Amino acid sequence: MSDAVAKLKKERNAVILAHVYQRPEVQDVADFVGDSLQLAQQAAKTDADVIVFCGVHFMAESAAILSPNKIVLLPEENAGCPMADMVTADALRRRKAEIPGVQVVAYVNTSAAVKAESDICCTSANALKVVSALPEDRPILFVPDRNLGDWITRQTGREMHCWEGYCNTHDHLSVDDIERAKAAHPDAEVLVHPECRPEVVAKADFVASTTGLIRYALESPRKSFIIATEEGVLHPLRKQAPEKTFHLAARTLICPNMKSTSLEKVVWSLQEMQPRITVDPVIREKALKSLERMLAIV
Ligand code: CIZ
Ligand code: SF4
Repeated sequence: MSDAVAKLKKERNAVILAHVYQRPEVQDVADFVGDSLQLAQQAAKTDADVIVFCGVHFMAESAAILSPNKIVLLPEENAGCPMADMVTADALRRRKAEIPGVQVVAYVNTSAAVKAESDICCTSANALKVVSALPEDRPILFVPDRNLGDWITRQTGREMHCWEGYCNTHDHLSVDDIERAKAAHPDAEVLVHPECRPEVVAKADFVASTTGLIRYALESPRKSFIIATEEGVLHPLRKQAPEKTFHLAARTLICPNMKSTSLEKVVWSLQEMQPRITVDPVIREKALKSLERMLAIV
């Protein structure tokens, strides 16, 4: 199957970008594996004709916004993000009207239409930098992840209005899950993603985005880690540090949307050049500004 991918990729002059939450076999055929920030940066600079985005819909949309002249394929068309769906452009417009002078920070886990209604985007890797760079004389509205919003507020000291969205996969993790994992692996360091609830984040030895967690685990002198983010990160961790052990904090830390892309679908998508992700040009232009403001900061 990976031979078929390699052959088609060459024929189509395609680049395969895979999020670190993807299945191991999908990560292994990708030209680049990373978080949404790194993948957006790759999408912006690639000279391939076709971008095959192994991730979820909003990520492929960001690629289409940043590279409007490329064909962007999302092998599994129904791979959405429930958190991104928790804020619509209409609802955001209404909320903005209630907060005079507001500046909106949109987590990249949002639709292009929501990005178009926002002032700047951020990812979990650069959220603290982005929010710290905002002018202090205007209120901030952060959409859509309330847990990430809470963490940013604590870390930066900046007051923010937060949307009430959340990631089902991360928000489901409980303090009990962490306590159970710690009891089973008392020597392990607890690494937590800020999409988890504040009371779970409070139990962490270290809190960061996926890239931050991976870097920390690789550099730490410790040998054992409890990982509180989506299961996909175990693949690069185990590959890059086979001498260390990584334990998922709970078996529920699996995003069904991220896992819905299979190798078969990647092959089919390259054969058929479907499903294509496009963004309305008017929305694209506005959303691009929000993404570019973020990319100028990081
Ligand atoms: O930004 C991303 O790629 C996501 C979804 C998580 C992270 O922390 O990298
Ligand atoms: Fe969305 Fe959470 Fe899945 Fe990421 S892990 S795609 S935030 S539901």
